[in-house]
Amino acid sequence: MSQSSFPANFLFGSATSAYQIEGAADEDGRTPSIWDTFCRTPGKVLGGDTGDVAVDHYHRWRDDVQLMADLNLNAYRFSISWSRVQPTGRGPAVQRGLDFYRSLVDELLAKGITPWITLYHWDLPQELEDAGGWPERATAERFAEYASLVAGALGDRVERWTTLNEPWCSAYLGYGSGVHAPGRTDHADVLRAAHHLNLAHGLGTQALRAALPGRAQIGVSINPAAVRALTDDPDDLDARRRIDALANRIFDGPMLRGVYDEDLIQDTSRLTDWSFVKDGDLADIHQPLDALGINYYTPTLVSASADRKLPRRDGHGGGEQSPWPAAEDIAFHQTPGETTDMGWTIDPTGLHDLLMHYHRETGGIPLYITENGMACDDKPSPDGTVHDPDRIAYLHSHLETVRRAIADGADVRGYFLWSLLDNFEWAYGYSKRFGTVYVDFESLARIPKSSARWYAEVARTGELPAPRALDAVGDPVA
Ligand code: PNW
Repeated sequence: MSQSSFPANFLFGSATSAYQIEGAADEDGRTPSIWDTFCRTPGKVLGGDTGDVAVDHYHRWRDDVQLMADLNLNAYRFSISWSRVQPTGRGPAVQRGLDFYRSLVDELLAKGITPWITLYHWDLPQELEDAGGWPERATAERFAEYASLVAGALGDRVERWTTLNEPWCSAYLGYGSGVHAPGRTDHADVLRAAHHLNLAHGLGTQALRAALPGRAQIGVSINPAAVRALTDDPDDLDARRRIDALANRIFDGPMLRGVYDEDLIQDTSRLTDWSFVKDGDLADIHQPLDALGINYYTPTLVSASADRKLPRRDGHGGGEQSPWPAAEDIAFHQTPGETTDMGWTIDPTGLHDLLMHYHRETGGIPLYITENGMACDDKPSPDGTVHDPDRIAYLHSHLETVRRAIADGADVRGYFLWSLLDNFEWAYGYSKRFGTVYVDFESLARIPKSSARWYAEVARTGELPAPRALDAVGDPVA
């Protein structure tokens, strides 16, 4: 293996999520999720954008799979829309919803692309939110039933399963800062939601194990913070410890070690006594996993200080309530360096830190980067091509970091870039483009950007081209 190669069988994929790409919001029996409702609440999503049409993947899926095949991808991570397959979040399935995913999976398999299913990427059926949402324990129980239902329908052909995508975002942005659906802002609810998301992961994993053949591989995708202290001052180091507890250990503690760390309980004790954690919950959450998915975009820099502004990373603009419970005195800072169109600093060292950390922490569970990528202000040239050299540089530096983590001993088995297609970027609507394939949001035409061609070469060869070759490889082949 040459210095620039990835291991044989390494997965080179792309990722998407249901609400961000499917559209067809009220077709074939689908009912509203919390994101449909949130998008209709004035002022919540930039430009009043919605996922009603999104990039119409629900009708264009066959062409989109052909695109993936043309781009040499050997894996595709997508999510199931809960309210498309089980509209009320309870009871029987809608066959047409399941048929859509079955056709998609069959097409992927026919093209040699491994389907990688995420059961929950933030689009809770509205009826379950009306019954209390993630702060309620029953939501975790409903999730386990939904997991069984999907496993029963697709388990004969799908081996790779992820319970939740980024429970931090669901709990902290959905119930803390309120910048994501359902837009609630109560810091005690954040902690209740986090616990019930953990429980959903644990009960969901058990349901998948029961429903799936032995070859199924089950995991979860977290978005851990690569958190650093601004200085070595003990107060800043303590701020780092607290954010590590709130961002990371609140999820990986129960999932990987079967505990909520004592410092987390103490730090949040003025908000809750954690009595929502029932006997047996930690054992239910602490399930053996076959994969740990890590989503990474940018590091997090903190210090102790009461009088500094709200974080960039938590926020969509700032000025709103902090997502972080019991952390009003902690300041968040912009990490120095170039930023993306999201304002997120480009710094792959955080990814290396996280991969090495979770390699040790999990005792060797295979790791996957289930999201990594960058938003750019992409525009087609007059000749119709789309050049995104900044994205190529971002992907190159992060893939180089992954390769280095593997050389340093981390068992990393795959990489999914975010995202295949430009899509609905949550509170930012269609104003931010993460795709390696450009989408004209009027005509919905797809144009692979130069980064898609570049990544296709990486996927085909399993090698990272030398940086000087970036431009040449990235040139679109007409
Ligand atoms: C992730 N933050 O979202 C999601 O999994 C994707 O659906 C999304 O499109 C992508 O990253 C890009 O944003 C995040 O504020 C949203 O820390 C916000 C944060 C992190 C991840």
